[in-house]
Amino acid sequence: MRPLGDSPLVRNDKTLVLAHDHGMEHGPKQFSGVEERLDPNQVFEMATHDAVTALAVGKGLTETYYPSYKDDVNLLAKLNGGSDLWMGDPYSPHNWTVDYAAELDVDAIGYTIYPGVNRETDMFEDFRPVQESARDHDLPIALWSYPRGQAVKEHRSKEIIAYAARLGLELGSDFTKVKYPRSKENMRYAVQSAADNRVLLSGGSKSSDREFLELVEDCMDVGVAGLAVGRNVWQRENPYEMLDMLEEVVFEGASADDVL
Ligand code: FBP
Repeated sequence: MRPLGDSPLVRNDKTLVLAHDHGMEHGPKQFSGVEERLDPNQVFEMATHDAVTALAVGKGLTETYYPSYKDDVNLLAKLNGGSDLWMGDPYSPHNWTVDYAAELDVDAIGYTIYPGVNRETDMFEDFRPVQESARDHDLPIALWSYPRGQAVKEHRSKEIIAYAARLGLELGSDFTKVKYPRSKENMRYAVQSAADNRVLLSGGSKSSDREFLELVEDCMDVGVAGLAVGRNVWQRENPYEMLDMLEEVVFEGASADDVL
């Protein structure tokens, strides 16, 4: 495994990224019922919880809110992203550079690729200078590896998710975030396929406390390095209670039953 030195992203060898790029990726509809969280201060405040090893946000939120939270939040700079309004083949353009993110004093870089789309080669080529520049700045890289496109019939199948995880190792990330491939055994295969790359579970749409915590427990059991979760935390009425429980399951090896 590529050593990360004393990176704040890792605690007891595990990672919990709070993802909050949804205002860009999905739009305000994701905040239905929790409209107060359209104020990013609320989510930066959540990211000060001990369970959160980094907060993933884009350029605008980093520029505007991070300066007030620098001492208490580790920031993962999500460099690319696009809106939900685009109906063509998925593609995610850069909104900022690694150099500018480093100037803003971030702790890590995040980047989405969509393997399988028509512009896959462009996306891989776009990622190349990002990856190399992140290495120059000694910033860990988390890749959101989300297979899409006409050739990907079932984007959560065993082979597709294992391939998504493997691509992180091949393209030179430190963490690769993948969707849950429908079973614990399939996730074990994805972790094995990624070899020394750290696989993170992508949280997904909000589910019940039990359903979500059992999923996290299963993933930790098969060697996942942690999770990058958004809606299952900040869409909850009490996100702090969920973060307390996740802290025990992710970093202390507790079961869902233990914490519920
Ligand atoms: P969630 O835990 O809310 O699923 O967030 C993880 C994430 O990767 C976000 O960073 C991103 O905005 C979103 O999922 C993308 O989800 P989708 O693939 O459903 O558009």
